[in-house]
Amino acid sequence: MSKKIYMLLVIFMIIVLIVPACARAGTTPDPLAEQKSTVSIPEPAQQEEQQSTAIIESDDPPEQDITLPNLEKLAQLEGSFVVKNAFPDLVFDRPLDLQHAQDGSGRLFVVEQGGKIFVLHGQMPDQAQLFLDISARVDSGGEKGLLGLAFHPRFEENGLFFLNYTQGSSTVVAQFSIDEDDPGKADPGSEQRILVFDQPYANHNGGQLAFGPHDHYLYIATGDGGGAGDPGQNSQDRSNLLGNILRIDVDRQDPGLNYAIPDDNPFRGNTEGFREEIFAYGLRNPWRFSFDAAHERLWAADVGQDRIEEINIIEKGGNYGWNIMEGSLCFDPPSGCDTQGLKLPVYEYEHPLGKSVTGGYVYYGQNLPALYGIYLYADFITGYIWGLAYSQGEEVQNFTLAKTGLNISSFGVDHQQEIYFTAFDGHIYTLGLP
Ligand SMILES: [Ca+2]
Ligand SMILES: [Ca+2]
Repeated sequence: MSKKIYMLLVIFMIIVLIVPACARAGTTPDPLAEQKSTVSIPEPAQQEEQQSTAIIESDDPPEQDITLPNLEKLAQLEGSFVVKNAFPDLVFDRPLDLQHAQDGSGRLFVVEQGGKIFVLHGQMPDQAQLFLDISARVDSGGEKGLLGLAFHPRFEENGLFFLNYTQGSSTVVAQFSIDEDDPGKADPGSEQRILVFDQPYANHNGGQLAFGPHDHYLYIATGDGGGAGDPGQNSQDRSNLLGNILRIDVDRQDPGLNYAIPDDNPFRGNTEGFREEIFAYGLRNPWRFSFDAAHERLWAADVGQDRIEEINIIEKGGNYGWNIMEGSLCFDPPSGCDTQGLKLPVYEYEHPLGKSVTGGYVYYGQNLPALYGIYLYADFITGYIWGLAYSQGEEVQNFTLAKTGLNISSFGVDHQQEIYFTAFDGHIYTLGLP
């Protein structure tokens, strides 16, 4: 072998070995690649190649495909879901929240707007026991009342739960505990008020409470304080607690507070006078939010003014637009609004298809496989129930599941993630197939 040929061989080997390595090193793994590759939309061949390279090169294990909805199946079933009365023998007075305690008991807790909470056992579907009655301290009617219930993540050990209710012209967020002598009931005398703030009008009180599945902080929906069009401009004003989703730590206390501000709250330590409890703002009346723990997503439905109902995925520090925008339209000013920095809904629908959205849950139960991984929600006025398929970076797909004619006030899940909803005819329903 001549020296020249030898050198050429060496150069050739260098090219073969090093260039592809450089190319691989320069590949930016696409965080969506795993999700994209599982969607049945045909991709151009070149993209496919890049995606498979990204998967090989990624240090992260491929995301478990635990939530991929079967959209073909769901499309076939569109409109054919039926409503089933989950507890035909039980009738409640304006039920508007349904929670389980994550305590292994399998119990369901039904909240009545007037201030009572009942407990149900799946094994005894014809019986409901009174768990708590604070109706004497709740002002109820219209959008006021006992609006939210959340059990402490360690309820099984500490017996604590939290309520959101209106009293006079205030919202009260308070801690309660179970009765030491009768753990099947709550102690109405155990109330410790955590947070109290004024509500300028009777409507738009928010009311949802839920603990973050990972951070274990308490999230609170507040609403813009009411009236119409946010006359106090509260939702864009971060110096008050209205128009937000708040986040507080109920297990610690900062000086002068009954709770602590989490270290990573977006406005903690600000010098602009913003309330440090704010997690996200620019909301009108978030009527029901929930967590998709598998994706660490916070879903919030925001009730619209006259034109549009919103489904949002809430990000820390995000401004969700009200009252500059109603959905994707300008509201104030009515045209030419400055949309910079505002987060748009992931989905919206216009009146009169519905007039007041009721947010639900991403379904992870077993009974309805076609709905697995689908965000379920409804409209309180028209009674439609829809399912939203969402994957980051993909176009959302909305499916009509049922037209119920019911005033659907809330959704809830049991300890096995099966879905229920409450309606103002007094019943608790679930979804099924004929
Ligand atoms: Ca505000
Ligand atoms: Ca919005």
